[in-house]
Amino acid sequence: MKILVIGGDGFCGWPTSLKLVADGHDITIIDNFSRRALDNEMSSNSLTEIASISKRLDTAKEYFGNINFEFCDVVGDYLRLENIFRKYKPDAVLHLAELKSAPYSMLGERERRSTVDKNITSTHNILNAIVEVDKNIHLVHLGTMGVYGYNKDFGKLPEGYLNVKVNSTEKNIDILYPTNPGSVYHMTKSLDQILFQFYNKNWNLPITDLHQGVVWGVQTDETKMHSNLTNRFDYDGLYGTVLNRFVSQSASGNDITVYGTGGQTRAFIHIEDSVKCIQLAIENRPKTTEKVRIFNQVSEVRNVRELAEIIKSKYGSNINYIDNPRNEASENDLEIENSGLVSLGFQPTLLNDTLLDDLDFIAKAFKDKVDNNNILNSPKWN
Ligand code: USQ
Repeated sequence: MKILVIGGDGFCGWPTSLKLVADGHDITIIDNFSRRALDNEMSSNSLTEIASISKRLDTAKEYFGNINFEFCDVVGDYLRLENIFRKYKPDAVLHLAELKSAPYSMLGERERRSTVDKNITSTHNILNAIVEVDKNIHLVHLGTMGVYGYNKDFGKLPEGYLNVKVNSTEKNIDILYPTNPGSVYHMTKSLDQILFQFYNKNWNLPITDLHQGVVWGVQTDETKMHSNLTNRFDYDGLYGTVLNRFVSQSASGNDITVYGTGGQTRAFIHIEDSVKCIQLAIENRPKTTEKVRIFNQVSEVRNVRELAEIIKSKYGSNINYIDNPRNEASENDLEIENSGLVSLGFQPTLLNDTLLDDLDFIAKAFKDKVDNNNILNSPKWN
């Protein structure tokens, strides 16, 4: 298949591009390196060395095959985006071109506005390029579990749609699950859903929205092959996700930073599983365009305290329970449906010692790059 990976230089996009080209797909990455620029601006460097895009592509070609590259700002240069769609005539477009950090989106007025401006416009521009160039292109978008909120108010979290009985008509209908985002970032992913719903209804676009849990891990089978292919490893309070932070904190001799009681329960997925799920969604187009197809992309549910205890017992590190900078429930229960991707062949990998050892190995190799000032730099939510 011909696939455009928009945001293909990033944490999920790069390993996904490698896996897809390794499996014989025709891949074009579109990126404007905004994440690399933000790293410099926020001094939140990846622990691992990330090779330049030309080194990445040259090495990928040697190991797996050619990946095309197009520099494009999908927010600011719509016409170029449309021309790239015309040039490559993709069967599918993977949309990863959004700011991904909840803490960054809560830093201040500038970051709140920038997260909304960039995330909503990138999604809307991509939808428009599809309408203008070819309405048959399958759009696959990486959303987040955070659109649902993290609770069991409506029972087990379904895949996108809640079946409700309307009191006045006594009829049962499926409605888009009522969103309950916990940050401006999560709010943009909730707004994306409305854009998808309208473009699907009006132009019958085939769209898959993947609501992903918290990703952990760094390397995949493909990124491990050469240092030029290495994936990024964020450990700081803005970009690092919780389990990667706990491992890098332990490896560098720091305390584990549990926010609040650690009773926050979330869905988790290893980066290797994330890549596999995206591939399954792309290779299996929705059978109908009756509505947007929504899958929950998660492997298992854990709470933060439990993860901290696992890391503590493995490495003998200390747990530091600190005031939670976020506005979130201190304890919550969570149950999640993920049968959609499972029915396509997804076999979730649960947190295990081998994967943790892989992460620990890379965290130790780069432990001297940990800047202790970046560990507790998450902003207060309010
Ligand atoms: N947490 C700690 N200590 C830390 C860091 C985080 O206790 O040092 C807690 C947070 O308070 C939160 C939980 O761990 O309750 C998860 O935080 P996180 O930073 O790992 O993840 P989050 O900010 O929710 O966002 C991440 C990704 C985002 C993705 C989302 C999926 O950055 O792109 O959409 O996970 S989900 O959380 O399921 O909505």
